Amino acid sequence: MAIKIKSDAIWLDGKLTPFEDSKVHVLTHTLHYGVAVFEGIRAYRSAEGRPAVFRLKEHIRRLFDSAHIYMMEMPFTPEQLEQACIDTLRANKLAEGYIRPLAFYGAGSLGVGAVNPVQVAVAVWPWGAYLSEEGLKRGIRAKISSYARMHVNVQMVRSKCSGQYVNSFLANREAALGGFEEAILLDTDGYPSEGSGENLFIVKNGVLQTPPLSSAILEGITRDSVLRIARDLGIPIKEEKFTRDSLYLADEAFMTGTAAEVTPVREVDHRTIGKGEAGPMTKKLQAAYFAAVKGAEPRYLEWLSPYQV
Ligand code: PPE
Repeated sequence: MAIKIKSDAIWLDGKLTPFEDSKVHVLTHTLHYGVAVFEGIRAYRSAEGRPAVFRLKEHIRRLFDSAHIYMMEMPFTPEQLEQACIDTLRANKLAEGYIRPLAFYGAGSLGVGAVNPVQVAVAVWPWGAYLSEEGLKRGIRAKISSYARMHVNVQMVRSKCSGQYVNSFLANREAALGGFEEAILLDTDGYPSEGSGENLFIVKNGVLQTPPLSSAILEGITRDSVLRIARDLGIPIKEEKFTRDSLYLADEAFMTGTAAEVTPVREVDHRTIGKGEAGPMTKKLQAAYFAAVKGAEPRYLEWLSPYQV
């Protein structure tokens, strides 16, 4: 779901900058060629009202891993960018919301292989349910995209790179214009891989299944959290590819992502999934995930970076 963004301040190249002044040049290399790496992180307020960022270290680690893949030299340390996320939340008095760090090649030279100075921004904004409140509760309707997820040697799947979202954009727009809430992309061998901005899970006969990390998927941090929670709940897990029709025949399906959280899928390609509502295992994992992000589950407190607004 797209939202209009306005905040007080954006962290840009080491300084908190008024929203209106957080600008780049039209000849910014990344604007032309798409080589930027970014993250999507959420902060949640606990039941007692204490705010914390969820898995901040892992997200910043992935940002640096993404940069490494493109040989992008980060002008800041991971610790500095973790602090930048917290500082930006505080500057915007946000006790709950979405955090978007972005590292990109600035202006100077053009030409595909030009290596300009790397700029880094961190923006924050309030962001409710990504695929609607209704979707989070009842499940969404999804469509297999006519666009395939790019082959692992076409895009670098371990990186969260802006250019890769051209593929996501095409799939997401196609699904939305067709009246669906989200697209599910097949990989180039025809196996379901992930959504335009989420990882994909199915449940069949009590077993939780998701495509393995060797497939064309982003190594989702929510995917990892859900797998850890499922393991702790004693749920059997298979990290294996499954076919498009086994998705149709699943007892339950859901998608995970920082923005999408744990969103049930109630229909795919006009086929009802299970009973056409959020299934019992989906509900259980969703509740456990929300408990974890809000600090209500002691064993996952290590995932939280508390801060004060
Ligand atoms: N796959 C893709 C393609 C993806 O973009 C995301 C996150 C995931 C899987 C799940 O990753 P993780 O957030 O680490 O669990 N998508 C981000 C961008 C959403 C947007 O519209 O922008 C997000 O959820 O923040």
